[in-house]
Amino acid sequence: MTSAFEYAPAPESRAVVDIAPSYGLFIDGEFAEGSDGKVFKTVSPANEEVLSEVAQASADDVDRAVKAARKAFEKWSALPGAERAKYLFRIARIIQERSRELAVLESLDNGKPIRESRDADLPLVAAHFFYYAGWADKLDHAGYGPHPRPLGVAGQVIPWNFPLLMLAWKIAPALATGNTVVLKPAETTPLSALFFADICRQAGLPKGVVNILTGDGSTGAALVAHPDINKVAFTGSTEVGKAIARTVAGTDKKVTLELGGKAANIVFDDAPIDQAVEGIVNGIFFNQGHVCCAGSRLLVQESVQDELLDALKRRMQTLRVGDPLDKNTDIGAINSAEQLARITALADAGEAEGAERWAPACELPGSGYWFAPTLFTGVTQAHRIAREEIFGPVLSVLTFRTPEEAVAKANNTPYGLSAGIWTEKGSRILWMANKLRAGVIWSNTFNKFDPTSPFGGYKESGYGREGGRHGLEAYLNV
Ligand code: TAP
Repeated sequence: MTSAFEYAPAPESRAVVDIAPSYGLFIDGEFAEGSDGKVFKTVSPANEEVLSEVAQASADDVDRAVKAARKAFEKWSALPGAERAKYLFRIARIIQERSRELAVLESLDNGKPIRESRDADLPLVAAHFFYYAGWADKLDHAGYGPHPRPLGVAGQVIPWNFPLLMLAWKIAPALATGNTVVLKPAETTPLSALFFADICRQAGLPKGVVNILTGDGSTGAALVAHPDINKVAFTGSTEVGKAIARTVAGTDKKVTLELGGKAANIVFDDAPIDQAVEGIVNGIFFNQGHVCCAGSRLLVQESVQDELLDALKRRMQTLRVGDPLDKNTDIGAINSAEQLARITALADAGEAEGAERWAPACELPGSGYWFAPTLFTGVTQAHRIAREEIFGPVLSVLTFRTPEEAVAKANNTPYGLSAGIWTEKGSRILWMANKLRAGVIWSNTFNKFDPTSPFGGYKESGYGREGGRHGLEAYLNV
């Protein structure tokens, strides 16, 4: 018997997933090579092992995929909603059946801890397909008129932080409302989207309804610019989001943008400290901090600052950084060398600008991309680490005295995606929620997601909502 302090072998092992040495593009229901034969490698960020070689889609491939989606649209959009629902339910069930394999795949390609891909990503992915399957035959009851009409072909571009979950957020509502899609996953995490293509085949989804194009930013740019797509759905950085908005300006393409964030997690002196510490840790270290709504700024009321920071540091000392496939791991690998360089540069800037840096002693693996959970105190609003999205396991601590000051500091950012409030006072939660310019506000919890709830930002965090009934609107002529 193993003691609680020994490593228990992870039940999820590399062996449960069979990764092919190479993958083509998924166009019109078939895997095919890219038109110019270009490929790129996808590696495991935990040890830099090459997992597979994947086709790089060219502008010609984008055109082929859009044509296939256009052709499929005619029949798919004409199907009764109940028929489309059957396919979506089938996909949801296959995801559940294959969830162990998909969770391991996601942890290998992304670097996230298996506990998170198994207990958060995969259940949410399946839940999204179940949820939107339920809407497919009820669109006329959704309040969008007696005959809601789909937009047509959706071009969808997603990031690497929740590869399969972002795919689900995009594809499930699009298909439920009768659209067809061409989706481009991020360059560093193409594999789960390709496995999803296989699931579409397994579910008997008609050819061309879902097309997956792997590639880099140039593939995304070609997709967004293609004249025959009707809808662009993008999740990623604010910088690329702005470029996309410029590309589609003056066209009749409908657009939703889910962009960056710099959320404040606000702790009042009456908050239960232990519970708040768990929320802060979950807020910034979940998924290595690669979360658009990560609570990357802790705003703590001055009178409880010392008590809270002591407890937080003690908790951070217990976090285990390491092998994503070990079920005891709390913090996995940083997704890419490029992202690690970005995090390192911003953390160094924090130090250079005079904030005080602290991290628990922790040994990082020798190969792969790693960053220790890090805390900055003495942070001012002028510091780059308080203003810029770090997208890594780095927390900036600021203080406040009054609720008004907390609101002013929380809102003092170009972003407006999410916020957290920790207090026993219900009236204060409601007052704060009205004042905070954030699309999602959690109280006495953080990073909770549900397919029934709309998600999206204010200001430079983007526009449009995904999830819930509001998520249907993004794919319908209303
Ligand atoms: P981006 O660099 O913006 O990449 C996102 C996706 O866009 C990737 O598939 C990327 O391809 C592609 N892309 C790059 N340049 C493009 C262009 N000119 N035209 C069209 N597509 C292009 O972001 P990232 O580094 O993957 O993700 C981190 C950022 O995403 C963070 O700022 C984070 O806050 C944000 N994010 C926001 C949310 C929500 S819900 N608001 C969720 C997750 C992430 P490549 O992978 O090949 O570069």
